[in-house]
Amino acid sequence: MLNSAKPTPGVISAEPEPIKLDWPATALLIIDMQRDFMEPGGFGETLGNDVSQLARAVKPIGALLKAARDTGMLVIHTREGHLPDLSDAPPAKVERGAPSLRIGDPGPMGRILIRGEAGHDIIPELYPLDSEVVIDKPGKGAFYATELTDVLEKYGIENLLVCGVTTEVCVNTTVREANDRGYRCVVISDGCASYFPEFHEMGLKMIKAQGGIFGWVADSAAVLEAMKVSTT
Ligand code: C5J
Repeated sequence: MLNSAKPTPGVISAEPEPIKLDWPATALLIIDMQRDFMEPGGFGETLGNDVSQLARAVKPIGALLKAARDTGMLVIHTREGHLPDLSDAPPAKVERGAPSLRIGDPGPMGRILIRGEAGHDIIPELYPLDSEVVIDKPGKGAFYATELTDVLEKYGIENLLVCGVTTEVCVNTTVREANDRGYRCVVISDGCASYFPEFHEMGLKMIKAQGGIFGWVADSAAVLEAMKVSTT
């Protein structure tokens, strides 16, 4: 756990300070745990990244997902990707840099970052149940051009447990969007990962700095501990 003090039952040992959540108003938000980011041959690797850096987040997310399913917490998965005709992919995104394959190009797991292709799907270890919400997003943030706000309002959600990849890109963007919309975000430190370990560290620091300017940060063990007493 991040904090050495003995946890108070039901309170998450988080930074910058402990936080108690109203569990029925809390959802688990899992960002972009897709083959395109996690596996060789996908979007992440075409950008020159070492995808093995992201594997460390899978087990902690799996533990949270199990706990959420066991306790009936709303689970929301997101997937970054684009329509086959690329009409929702801005040229500035498609054309940038010098990747080995661009968004929409055919790759070993189908067309890169295109909805419906194998690479766009969520990794088997964290595969959504039919009853869970899956949000397809064209951008980094999960609120931009999606139905996420409607889903959260429908279920009366005020708090988000946020995990996924990558810490400094889609996780951070989503947390910032959520913060502006009034949601309390607890970001799971070991349930996020980056291709760049230093960006992971700084991405978490940016969230919890200045009294938690964008939210709270806690590890999965601290959240599981708090859920155990609070949701049963
Ligand atoms: C990126 C993401 N890194 N899911 N997307 O392009 O963080």
